[in-house]
Amino acid sequence: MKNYFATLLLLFSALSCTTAAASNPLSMKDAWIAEAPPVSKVMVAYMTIENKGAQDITLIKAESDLYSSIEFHETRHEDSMARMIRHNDLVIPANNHITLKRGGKHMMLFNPVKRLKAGDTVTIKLTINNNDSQTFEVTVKKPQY
Ligand SMILES: [Cu+2]
Repeated sequence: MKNYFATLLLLFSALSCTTAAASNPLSMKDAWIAEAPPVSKVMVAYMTIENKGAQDITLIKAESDLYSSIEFHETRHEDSMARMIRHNDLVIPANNHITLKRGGKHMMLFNPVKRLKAGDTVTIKLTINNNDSQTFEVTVKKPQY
């Protein structure tokens, strides 16, 4: 009987773990990576990230097997000069979204491991402040300027 309860307890904790991992509060839409010239060591990703949860979520890390690193950036315009600043994290307010777009916040992807062309898919893993992570597929597209 004791073993039975132990098994049940184990099963229950395994189940609750699964439930926690399955609750994905973030969704991504209109996500794309701008195709860059072959020599380019950096690429840029744009997207809208939505937080359907009741609590603010902070993105603390973005990573992909296809890049050496990914940083959160923001383009700021000062005295008609555009410069990029780096953010350590990005907050997505509860029941709200943030839009990463040209001239504003974006993800900077460094050192692609191979030439990535329009139509290719990149898997980006986002880690949030409670160390949960979600992965998203982002398609490379030709930028329309
Ligand atoms: Cu940047």
